[in-house]
Amino acid sequence: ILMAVGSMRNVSPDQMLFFIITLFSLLIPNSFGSVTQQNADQIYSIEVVKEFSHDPAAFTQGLLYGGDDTLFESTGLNGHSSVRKVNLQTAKIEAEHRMNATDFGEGLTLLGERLYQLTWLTKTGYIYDRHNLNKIKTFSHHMRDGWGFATDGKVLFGSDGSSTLYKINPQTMEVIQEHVIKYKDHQVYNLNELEYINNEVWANIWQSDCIVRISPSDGTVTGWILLPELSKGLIHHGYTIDVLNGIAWDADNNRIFVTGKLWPKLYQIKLHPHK
Ligand code: DDQ
Ligand code: CA
Repeated sequence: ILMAVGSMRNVSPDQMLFFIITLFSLLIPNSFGSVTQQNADQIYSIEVVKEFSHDPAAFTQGLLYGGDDTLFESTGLNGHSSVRKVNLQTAKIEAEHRMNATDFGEGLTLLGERLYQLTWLTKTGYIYDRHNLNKIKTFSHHMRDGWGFATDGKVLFGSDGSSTLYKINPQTMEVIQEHVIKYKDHQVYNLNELEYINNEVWANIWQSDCIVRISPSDGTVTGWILLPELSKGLIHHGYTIDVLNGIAWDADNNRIFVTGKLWPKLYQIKLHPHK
């Protein structure tokens, strides 16, 4: 070290500072390591805790847990779009609102007693009474398209297939805040179905077997969840399926559920650090 310092006659103050900081971070790894550790994004694999049935005709575009072992689901495709209340244990549809053939159902979220649903390309969405799925009103929004929807109980979070995560006022549908989601300087495009889980927003990445975890306060990526085994397993068993899509969270029992478009199964999963 002394030899190194001795040979540093022509270094600038910045270089010297860099040298000293690097030296200290090597000598006292925890003093600097802990800072990067906290900010480090994590990669997770999953374990399937339990497997449930799922309507293989449901082109899942929105999914959420409504308490008492029920799920609310929004399905897409023109002529097949719906909002439905589904029994988690049996996959039985307990109530259903079938949409017009001109509608393509997308993201769905529950705020208070009301379900908020996006449609794909029309910049409109619908509000329903959660108890009978009656349509209460139609709203318009300011995102490019309607893809994913979620809520923290106060504001709505929306995605439109770009890399932008929107924070939306549920009363006016005005955009309160936007974050362009980036990972290591690359924009994360195709943000799709959303779920608000433990102060984070989780987003399916369309056409991938990945879920990205986002801090909604500043838009930073806090982690990635890799789930390639789910779609691979279904394809291996001969099912014709579309992409992974749909995350639901039972906050009271901390159960996380995922499924996909036209998937015959829905999975309760647990995360493990990826090895
Ligand atoms: N989105 O969920 C990614 C927002 C839309 C997916 C739509 C894929 C289905 C295409 C079928 C189009 C038939 C009009
Ligand atoms: Ca969801």
